[in-house]
Amino acid sequence: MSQAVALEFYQDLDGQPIYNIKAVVEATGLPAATLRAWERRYGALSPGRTESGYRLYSARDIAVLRWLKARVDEGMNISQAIQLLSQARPGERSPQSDPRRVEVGNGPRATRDALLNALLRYDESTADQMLEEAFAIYGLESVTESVLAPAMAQIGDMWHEGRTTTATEHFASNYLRRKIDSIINAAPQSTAGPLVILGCAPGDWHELGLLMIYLMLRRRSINTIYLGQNVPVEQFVEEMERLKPAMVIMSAATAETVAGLIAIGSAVQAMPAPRPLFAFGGRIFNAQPELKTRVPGVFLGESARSAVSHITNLISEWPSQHSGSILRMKRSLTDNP
Ligand code: B12
Repeated sequence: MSQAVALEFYQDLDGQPIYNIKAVVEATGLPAATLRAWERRYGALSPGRTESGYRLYSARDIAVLRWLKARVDEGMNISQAIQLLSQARPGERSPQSDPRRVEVGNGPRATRDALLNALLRYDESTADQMLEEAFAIYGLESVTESVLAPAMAQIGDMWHEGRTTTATEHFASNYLRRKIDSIINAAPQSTAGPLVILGCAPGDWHELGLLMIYLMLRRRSINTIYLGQNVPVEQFVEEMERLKPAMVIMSAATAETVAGLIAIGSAVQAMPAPRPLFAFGGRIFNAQPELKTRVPGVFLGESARSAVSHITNLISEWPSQHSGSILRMKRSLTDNP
């Protein structure tokens, strides 16, 4: 097989890191972005660094990159090529033999399962490393949506079904919630532009869907305030009159908490113009779509992503001194009676 050729030369090549990235781009024909992606996503190489942090590659690294490029040019995908590399370099540990990389490289679902297993063992350091890898491969929002939130829901289900102890559930849920908070906190709060206020319906403690919306809006520099779980009806209107939001978004996850959401929506609709646009969503409206017609507001869709694109569209058309005309127009187009 062709990799045996690379193996012979590999043993004789110098392992000293002396070539900068420009030299390696020229030597291999691979763009710098690909070199960095192969390193970050697949751990193809671990180049040295100069004192100022620039990557330095060895002749061995260049041989490995040429070998990988040849496999990719032959039609192999890069993760298969990297797995084969361990056979081409016996005695060297392939980065793909690290179980954390294998799981994360197998997609968000495999990452979520592996992450849950680590959390059920209270193994925080493996969980941290998996997430760091997953963020680099899939991005912060996809990991939040496809790994962190479903992992939290799964832990909740396991607890409901008695498949995990309360202590384990608390540990795992707190760990995942801390991760989501750290992503939220990394996006500075914007205070410019129309204000969007988000909160869970009175009596509702299910906040994950709304938290994802908050996270995505904050990362898009939208002026937001997150009120959290179980927002009380009392003094809500007074607070809105003081804050003057352009939009109030409320979520409900259970049939029992829809009444509170309707109460807040009705109170907002009764505010004098220019009043905020009331919008809503949540698990129960997906499970029982007929409930949507009872809410005096704009339904934002079945997922956090659909809500965010809906909200950003509404916000982008918001006049700086809003006169209420857009509000009226949107209401006539999308509001329930
Ligand atoms: C985690 C969880 C909890 C946690 C919530 C922690 C937290 N910080 O959020 C805790 C332990 C507090 C909890 C409590 C209870 N829970 Co609970 N819980 C769950 C569980 C396991 C996961 C929910 C979740 O977070 N899913 C992940 C998120 C991302 O999914 P999602 O909410 O569906 O969101 C998606 C969409 O709905 C949408 N979306 C969500 N929010 C919004 C908002 C807007 C504006 C828009 C547009 C879209 C949108 O976008 C998301 C996808 O992108 C579910 C079962 C399940 N597997 O769903 C039960 C579940 C929701 N809970 C349930 C119940 C009954 C309760 C309790 C009453 C249990 C009890 N006896 O004490 C209590 C109290 C509930 C209350 N009053 O609020 C029931 C609800 C049944 C019903 N009536 O419809 C469920 C379905 C469990 C079950 N199978 O019976 N729960």
